[in-house]
Amino acid sequence: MKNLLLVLLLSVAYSSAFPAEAPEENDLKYAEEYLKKYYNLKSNGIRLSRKKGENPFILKIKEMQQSLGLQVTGHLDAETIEVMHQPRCGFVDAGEYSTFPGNRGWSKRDLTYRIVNYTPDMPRSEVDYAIQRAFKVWSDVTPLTFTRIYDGVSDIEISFAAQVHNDYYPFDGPHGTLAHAFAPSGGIGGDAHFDEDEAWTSGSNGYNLFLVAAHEFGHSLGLYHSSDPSALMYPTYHFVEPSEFRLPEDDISGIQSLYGARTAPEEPTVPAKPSEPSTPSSCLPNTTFDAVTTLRGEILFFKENAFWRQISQNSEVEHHLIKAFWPSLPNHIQAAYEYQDRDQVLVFKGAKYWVISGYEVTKDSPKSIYDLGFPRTVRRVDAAVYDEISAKTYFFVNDQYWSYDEKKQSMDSGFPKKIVDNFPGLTKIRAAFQKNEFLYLFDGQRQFEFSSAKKRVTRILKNDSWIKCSSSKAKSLKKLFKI
Ligand code: TQI
Ligand code: CA
Ligand code: ZN
Ligand code: ZN
Repeated sequence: MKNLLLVLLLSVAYSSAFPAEAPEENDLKYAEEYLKKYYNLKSNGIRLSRKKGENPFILKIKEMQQSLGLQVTGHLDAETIEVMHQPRCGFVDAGEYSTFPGNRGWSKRDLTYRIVNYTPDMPRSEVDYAIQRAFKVWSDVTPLTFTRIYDGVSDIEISFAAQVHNDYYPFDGPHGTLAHAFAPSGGIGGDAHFDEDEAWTSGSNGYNLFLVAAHEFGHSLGLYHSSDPSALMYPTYHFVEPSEFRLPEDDISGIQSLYGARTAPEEPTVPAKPSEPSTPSSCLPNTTFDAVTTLRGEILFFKENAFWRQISQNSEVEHHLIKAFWPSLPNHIQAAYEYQDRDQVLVFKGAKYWVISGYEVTKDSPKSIYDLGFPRTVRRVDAAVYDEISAKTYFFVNDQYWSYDEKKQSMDSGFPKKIVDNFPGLTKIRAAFQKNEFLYLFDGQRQFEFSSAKKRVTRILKNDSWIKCSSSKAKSLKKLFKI
């Protein structure tokens, strides 16, 4: 076996465009031990890739070079040998899990993914679902979020391809290598490729896409293989019923060593130290709003007994008590939307709504939401927005939404529908407004720019992205809201 390795290695070294000196026998032995220890090289060669041209030793060298940011040559050049002799301080071996050496994971918490193409082996909806669930495995136990995008380039690009496909790791036909993923970084970093020559499935005949994707996304997030045989990141495939899958402890420890545990959604963050100048554009980082609406070109952000009024993009935000503007409106409102054709803003709390015409509350307010056509089972509205593109008003209630026809003044039939069915990636919406042909939807943590025309989330923004204020104003607002 050792001789075979030596021969293969030498042939690669000599056929390279930049011939390297043949490595010493000592270096070979050292490299073999190193790759076994840190890159899971099997002494009997890798059972997963036995095809010719896919020598496991060379593959492991390439893998090590890729993950350490070295030039990927596939042979034991001087630089590679040198790095192998360096102490592996970045390599966390605390549990059975391990992380990529020198890679501390993503520096941001909100990541995007895109499904670049599909396998013909499964219905598209099943591929979507398998991928979504595979991400959920990791977002359930960390502060990470994964939002699907359909245009542009995402952090984690997901594709199916066979054989040679634009990286150093051609696939190998049926079986052997099933998929691979790149450690966190820009460009190809994070991307996951699935071998199209495998039979992908949502069941147990062939390779279960959810299980393999969950494993690959572990790599995309910075986990390397685990030596704990029960771990998801242990390098052997075995089928478990996806509905019964629970992320093993070892993988939880591993991923939390990189990103920490999930925190309660609306937990306030630690305020910035007083000496630190706050960025002028971020007045209210992480604050949530009860409701947001436009009003004659302004944007109003309601929270508790007050609201912020952003009159234009360049003006400093104003802050007012609700009662100071509209004495008959309640505090803690829950939803609001503007319908420009009637020059009205409707404000919701519980089963009642108030109509603001211009800056006056109309005499017949409050009215009952059941007059709009809601069934009695609905007790409150989480968010509301009029969408110019579809010319409908959307009311969001828990994980469902209703469509209201302003012209006919009646609820559209066929509703409620699941929010996620028409707003992919979103399940609950707490506040919403429309501007420049986009809907801006707040889920409590972040703001999503949604294109109604494309039916896609186009950007993820911070909650306070529209609010402009000086740093002194930001400080006083932070004090006021204890954030
Ligand atoms: N693909 C390997 C894997 O993802 C590719 C690989 C080897 C790799 N070493 C890596 C990728 C280090 C990133 C970092 O593990 S595979 C399994 C399992 C494979 C194997 O095709 O061998 C799964 C893909 F765990 F079952 F063996 C998915 Cl689930
Ligand atoms: Ca394969
Ligand atoms: Zn690839
Ligand atoms: Zn793996």
